[in-house]
Order: sequence, then structure tokens, then C-alpha cells
Amino acid sequence: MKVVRYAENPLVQPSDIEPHLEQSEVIGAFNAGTAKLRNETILLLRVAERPVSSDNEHVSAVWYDPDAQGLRTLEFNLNDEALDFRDSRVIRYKNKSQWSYLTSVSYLRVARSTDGRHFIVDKEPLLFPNNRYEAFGVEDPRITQIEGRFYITYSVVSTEGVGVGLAETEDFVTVRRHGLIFPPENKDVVLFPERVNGKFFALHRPVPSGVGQPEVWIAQSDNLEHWGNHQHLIGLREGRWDSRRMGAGAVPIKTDKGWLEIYHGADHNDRYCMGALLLDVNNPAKVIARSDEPILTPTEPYETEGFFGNVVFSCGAVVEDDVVKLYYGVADTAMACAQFSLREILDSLTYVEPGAE
Ligand code: MAN
Repeated sequence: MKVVRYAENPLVQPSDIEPHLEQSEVIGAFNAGTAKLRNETILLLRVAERPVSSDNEHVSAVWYDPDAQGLRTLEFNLNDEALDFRDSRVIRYKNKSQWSYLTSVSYLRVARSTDGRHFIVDKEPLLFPNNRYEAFGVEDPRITQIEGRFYITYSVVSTEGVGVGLAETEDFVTVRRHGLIFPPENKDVVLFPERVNGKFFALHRPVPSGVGQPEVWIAQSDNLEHWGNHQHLIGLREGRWDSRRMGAGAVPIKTDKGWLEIYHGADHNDRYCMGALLLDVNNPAKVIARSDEPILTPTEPYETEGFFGNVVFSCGAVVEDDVVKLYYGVADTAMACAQFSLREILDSLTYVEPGAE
């Protein structure tokens, strides 16, 4: 399959962005949702900032304190035996009964482009943590245009866990929150762009903590806020690129073969790749075909090296006839884009035997 990465990659990176917080640095501009607004390509970036460390012995975490209704900074000593700093994204207490902190706070900020390659980042965030469920940040937005309005699904992170919020905008200047649509632990919620048999559909990814695995589910709704009729959709595959973790990525694309969903999978080495899934056009809970091999793997230096390397992670694509412009976060650091042929993606899928999934 031909994959054409843009020569301009990475398209947006931390150095392009002024920090929003004082005494802070931008360490990531990644995992952006996409939309077309008139002649503009919109990237709704997940921007991650962290306080600039005062010395080499401490790291700080900043979070929204709902009681004080403002931001607070906590300092952690890197030599503290009670703490585990091995994952660059999280500060964990070895004693599991104490909650973890994130090493950065994420919020959502708009970048705009008229050619899809050169982006200008808005001065202010579109969505900044402002309630207890968003205390540690808002992350990884997906944007679906439904009946003329843009709906944003995004991860909310707090001591209560990771859940999913819904917001709505018309212009990417103002935004209205609808509250949480999936409680913890859940992520990677993507809404279908139109009703099927009169119902709205969403893909979601719960994380069972006892029995069960982080796998993709599908749910239905009459109003986008209340979801039911949950069904398990696809599972992890041992020995493959999606053996450890997975979740929906871009908004499902309606094709003559069915709904094409481009999703992410990670293996046991935490290498994140993108692959695809084909769902029945009239019954999206039915899997027709799936990628045996990923369609995009981290190979370029900007994909293999960064804050958390070996990650390609898409939250949105722009589709024009046969051309799929897949925007994707690289190494939890920056944004890139690669072009695919829709037909080639469809032709690359392996058809699932009835009853096999
Ligand atoms: C994981 C990673 C992080 C993210 C947290 C909370 O650790 O995806 O980037 O901040 O989960 O969602």
C-alpha cells in the first residue's frame, strides 16, 4: 500500500506554540481531532504543558483543583523511594492505594490551515480543564460533524480515572460542554457522522480492571448523551500489532463496502500503529473485515523518538474522494499527516469469516 507522508512533517510541534500557563513549557502538540470548516482544515490539538523544573532533583505536576477553582502545582522529589517515574507520562506511587499524577496537563487548542500542511495555532485554548473530572487534563479529541454541528468527544482525566466528555461547537471559537457521556475507565470515543436505522452510534473503549481487556465496543443513542445497547466489537489479537491495547481513531468513513474505521493498536512493546476495520453499513455492530497488518507504523525519526516514542496515533482524517489524509500524533510530541488511497485501504483488509469475531 502506498503511504505518502507529507514532506512538511511534523506539521505542528511544541516549539510552534506559546505556553498558556505561566512558568511552563509546551512539551506536546499531538493527537489532534480534525474538521473542515469552510476552506479551513482544523486540527484540535491536545497541547501538553508542564511547569519548568527549578532543579534536576524535582518534577512538578500541575492540575486543576476544583475546590480552589484554580490550578495548583505539586512538586515531587525524583529520589523519593515511594514514587515510580519509569513511565514519562505518569508519576505513580508504588503503593497502589494512592492515586497517580500526570507529568503534564493537557488541554485542547485549535490550529488552522488553508492548505492542510501549514498551520497557525490559536492564541487561546478552546477547552481548558474547568471541573473535577477534568482536573488532570483533557485529551485526544475526536470531532464528528452531525447534522451541521461539530461534536467533540474527549478524554477527561482526574483522580476519579479517565472518562469521556462531549462538547459541541459551531465555529471552533466557543464551545459548550454536555458533561460526561462515558464514566471511567473509558477512552477513544468516536461518534458516527450520521444515524443508522434512526440511531446515533459510538465506538468506545472500556478498560476492565479484573477479568477482560481494553477492547473496542459499540453503543447506540437517541440523543448523543445517553448511550445503551452496548456490544463488544473487536478484541486484542495475541502475537499481532494490536495485541495489548486498542481504540477507535478517526471518525468512521462511509464507503460503498461499509463503514471504514481507522483504529490504533499497541503491542507488548508499547508500539502504537494504525490499522483499519470495516463495519456493515446498516449494522455497524457487525465486523466485515480487518487489517492483518497495520497500514501505518512508526518508522520516521519523528515517530520513533520523542516524549513517548514509537507512537503513531490518529484522532481524525480528512477524506476527499479516494484520498484519505490521515492526521496523526507522533511520539506523544507533534502532529504529522500521511495520504492513503481509500480503495487501497479497503483492498488491503482481510474478510472475517461469519462468527469468527
Ligand atoms: C496514558 C497515556 C497518557 C495519558 C494518560 C491519561 O498514560 O495515554 O498520555 O495522559 O493515559 O489518559
